[in-house]
Amino acid sequence: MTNTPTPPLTSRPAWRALAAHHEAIRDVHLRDLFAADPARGTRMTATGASIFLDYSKHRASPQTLELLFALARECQVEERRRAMFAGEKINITEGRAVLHTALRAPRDARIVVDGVNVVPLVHEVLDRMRTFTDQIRSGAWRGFTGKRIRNVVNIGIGGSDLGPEMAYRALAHYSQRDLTFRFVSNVDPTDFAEATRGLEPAETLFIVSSKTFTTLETMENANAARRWLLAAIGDEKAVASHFVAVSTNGPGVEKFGIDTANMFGFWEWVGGRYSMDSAIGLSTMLAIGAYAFGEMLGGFREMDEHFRTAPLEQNLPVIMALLGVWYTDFFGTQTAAILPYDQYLARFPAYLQQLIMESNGKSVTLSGARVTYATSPVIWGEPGTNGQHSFHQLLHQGTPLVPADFIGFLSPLNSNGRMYELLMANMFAQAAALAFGKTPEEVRAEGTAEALVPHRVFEGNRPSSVILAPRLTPATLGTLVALYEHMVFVQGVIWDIDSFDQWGVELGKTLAVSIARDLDPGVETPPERDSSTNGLIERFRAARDS
Ligand code: G6Q
Repeated sequence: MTNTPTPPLTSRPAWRALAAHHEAIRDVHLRDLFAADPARGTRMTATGASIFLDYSKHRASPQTLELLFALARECQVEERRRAMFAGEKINITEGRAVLHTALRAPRDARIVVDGVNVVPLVHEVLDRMRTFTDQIRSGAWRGFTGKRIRNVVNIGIGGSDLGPEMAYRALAHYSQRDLTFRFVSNVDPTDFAEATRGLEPAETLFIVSSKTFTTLETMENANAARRWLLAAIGDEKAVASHFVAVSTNGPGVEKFGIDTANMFGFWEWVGGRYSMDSAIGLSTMLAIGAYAFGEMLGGFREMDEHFRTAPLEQNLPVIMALLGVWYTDFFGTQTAAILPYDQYLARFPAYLQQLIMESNGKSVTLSGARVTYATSPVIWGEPGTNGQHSFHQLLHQGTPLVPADFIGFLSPLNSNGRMYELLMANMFAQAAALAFGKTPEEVRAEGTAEALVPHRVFEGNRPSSVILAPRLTPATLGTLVALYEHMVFVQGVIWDIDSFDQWGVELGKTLAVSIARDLDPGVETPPERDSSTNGLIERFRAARDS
């Protein structure tokens, strides 16, 4: 793909039509949309890869959807989707293909990048991961002193941490419970101290996960891990049995002292935030086993196929993406909530924060022009029902409009009395209450004193999607992640931005390095920065020296 300038988004016919249509529909209440169309709740649903999406509680009429699908076509979503799956270099600012879909391609598939079929490479790494996983889980792999590995600590940050930790928690039900998993990301020494607290070094394996193997936080934590291990074992040779690496940087791994035989590779065409199903998922495979990891890949693949082949009108990622654009760009919403009604998905909102905001938090089009419309909303969320006892207040009665995704499962992994039914009842009730609210008449009919009526009215008309899957399994997790990956892709295409670079993150990787020199013990030369930063540096030095 080249970065040929495309017509500005806001001058596309469908965009203009949507703007005019928004004037007409913006005050229409969901109560009236439902009253006018009794079949709405069943009609505005779609199913793909065993995920059911109810999008009837969105402030959209059939005409809205028609215009949104027209916009998708005008923006060439289908053509761009083909280009992504084909391995064209759609990440134009880095000149890279975007091929996380190849990570779950079947063995006999063929996807060519720069003349090389990458599918056999993917499967070669998967096979090595499987062998290693079986060795750890069976106890065949021993630590330096001959003890079995009982603890696995993944060291990584951003895309090399959020996916593995989210997946570990999401799939804890399927994990080998006599293995302990911990995750260290922050350069704050507290993170390492707490993650290794109580662990026996001779039984601990570190996975250093870093695409570049240069990331400051990860390298510092990896060095801390080596010191921690050697302080207990006292022999450099122990590193070989207690460290493995996941990286694209062989020389960097070797320099650290990890045998490249114990390195699991991936490729530049896998973005960090799209890498949880690559070797970056080694901790996931160790936790749930190679078979279940394969099931997870199967779930990803199912959603890939749905996204690749379903008509736009029935395509889950497309529908969700377009509704997101509708709110962000026409209703002016600035945030969106992700509300999984499943405790295992506690880290899913954090994972999606990175996936969505790092991908589409951009303000320049592919051809380098400043955008004249809003792009990614701020993503936030917590599992239900906990959120109901805190921030749902704002969702129901606050001034901002916040579209929400409710995510739930039809059958539980843990049952106890009627607790699961209550969980799901709460989810359905919240979505309905947000949509339909409670009118002053309904509040009065409850016998509420007149002075309190305004406080107890819920205006409703607050949109949400309900996403239901049969059960939280490794496969379902794969389909859910792929659903959002492809949603992000479609939004990026509409907004005409590069969803696959992250120059804002790169900046953070270099900024602190020079200030760190000013904080080194013994450095007393006055800092020569802005007066605020100078003051902060001086204050830190003074506290340290006292
Ligand atoms: C992800 C980002 C970023 C990255 C981390 C870790 O898409 O690029 O979150 O994953 O900065 O990078 P390394 O894996 O190279 O250490």
